[in-house]
Amino acid sequence: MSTLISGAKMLLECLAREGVDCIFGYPGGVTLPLYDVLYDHHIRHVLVRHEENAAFAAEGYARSTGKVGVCCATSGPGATNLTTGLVDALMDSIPIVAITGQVPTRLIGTDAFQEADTFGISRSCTKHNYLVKKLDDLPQVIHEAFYVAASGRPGPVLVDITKDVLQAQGHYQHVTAIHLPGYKVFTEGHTGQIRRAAQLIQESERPMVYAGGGIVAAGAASDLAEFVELADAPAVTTLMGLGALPANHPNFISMPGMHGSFAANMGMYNADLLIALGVRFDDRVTGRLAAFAPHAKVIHVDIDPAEIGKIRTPDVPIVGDVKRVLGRINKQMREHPAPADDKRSAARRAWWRQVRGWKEEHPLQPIKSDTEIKPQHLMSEIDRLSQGRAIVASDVGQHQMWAAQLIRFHEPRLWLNSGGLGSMGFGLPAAIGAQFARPDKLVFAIVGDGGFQMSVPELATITAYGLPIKIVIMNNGYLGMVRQWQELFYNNRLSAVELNSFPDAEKLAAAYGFVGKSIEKPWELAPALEEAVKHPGPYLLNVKVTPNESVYPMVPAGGAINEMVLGPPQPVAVPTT
Ligand SMILES: Cc1ncc(C[n+]2csc(CCOP(=O)(O)OP(=O)(O)O)c2C)c(N)n1
Repeated sequence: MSTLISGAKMLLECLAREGVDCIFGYPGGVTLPLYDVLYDHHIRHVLVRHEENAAFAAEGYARSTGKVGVCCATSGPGATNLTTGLVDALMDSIPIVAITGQVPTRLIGTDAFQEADTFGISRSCTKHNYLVKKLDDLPQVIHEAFYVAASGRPGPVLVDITKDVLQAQGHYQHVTAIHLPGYKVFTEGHTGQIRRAAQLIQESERPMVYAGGGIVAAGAASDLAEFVELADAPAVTTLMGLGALPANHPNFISMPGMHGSFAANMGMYNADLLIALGVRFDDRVTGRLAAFAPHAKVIHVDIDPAEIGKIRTPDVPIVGDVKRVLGRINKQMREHPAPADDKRSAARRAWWRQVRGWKEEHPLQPIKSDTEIKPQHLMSEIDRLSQGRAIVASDVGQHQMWAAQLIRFHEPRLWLNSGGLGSMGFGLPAAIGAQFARPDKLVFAIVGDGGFQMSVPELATITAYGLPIKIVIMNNGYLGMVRQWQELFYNNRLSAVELNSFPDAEKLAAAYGFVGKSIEKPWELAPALEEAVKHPGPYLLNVKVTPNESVYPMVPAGGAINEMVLGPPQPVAVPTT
């Protein structure tokens, strides 16, 4: 017979068996029993400075490794503070398990101190959620939570545990099997559809691969590389899929969508076959749906049946794990190569010429100036230092788009950003989670001066744990992305977007016990970034960039993807009379 242990200890036993080595959290009244056990437990608890950042850090851990990230908060305000991170993880299909404390079972429903209906609140923020009111249920629930978070389409799972369960004594019963009758994961894909897909790909004259975060989630990067080579097709990867195909792969075009490249969008628009792999036809990619890839047949592979046909009805729907399905399509194409067809081969060559031509015509430009630091210059310098291998956690705004355009990633799980929710305040805590998960890696947190100010308290976490994160603030003095929209679509009536009174970065960093520096001249940029990277500890680099720069190309909201605005409006020449 196993020894009697508390619910709190049992919880940690379950987490340890799930391979958890690190929990990002913040304590409180009802989680005291858990924190008492954590006091001398081998699982590391990382004390963040706000629960929202516990969820973002757990995401950073999960996004950079593929393992389930874990965060923890107390009842009431602790739990409600987690919600943005939960929705963020849900939108981007990131596996995290959130543990929250709940008031004692006998007090539920009495408006007890720090009582909130965490189960109800988190229902729409999670892939699945639980309220545990009996100790006997705890091991089963925790192991299920990890299974649900990581399997199929990954996502956040919340487990709310009452204080009496954490305090109760019981025996750990090993969970040997997970039975979830209503939860089915289809992995293999339909054999007939896979054959049809391979055939369509071989017959296509203008194929375009549209690959997304699903490739990263499935660990299918090498299968994707093999696929694009066998299919001889150009490929775009979405904001969530950057790194799924190495940026230096000859078939890689770039990112499509609202701030995607000319070649990526023109390629999508003109394709006769779109091979959509682990993507969800996000509106930021498709633009005006009626004009999205109007000439293309569509093959759509996704593990989540709800995604198939949600936005665009595919000609070949395949529900399955994109790694397994690509493996099978690749096998099919290897074993049954396309019969020689001169007309099709000539059309393919012409298509490649066209796509490469678009790329050369309108490349994504690392624009530079002699007098100011251009945001694009900043990103190209980070790209130079990263060599496609550093982890880059980005916040949300213009800097995120320039980073996505200009920093190249040669592997998946290096580019961490809040894609679906677009949540400011994500970048710095995500970098913290990633640095814990991958201590060997160079980690940049690229943030705007707006989003940075949402995360300042986490500088204390960075100091406390000596994390050598390189925080790069792209400081344009504005909520830049909102300013851009006001400039372009609201007659330049700049309303509530100016960020004056930014703190002295050097003093701010010093106040938290590390090195900081501000720069504003283009010739200071490369040496300052090099110094930051060489420095063994954390570094805060405040880079003052051109204030009024806008991100291009841009597909205006509601526009078709082939109707990109490629640059700032040119001044109209006034005719002389
Ligand atoms: C939590 C949250 N609030 C508001 C927004 C809306 N929003 C999107 S981008 C942006 C501006 C971001 O400014 P900054 O962090 O300075 O970055 P920049 O755009 O200048 O690079 C805002 C306010 C958001 N995405 N998230």
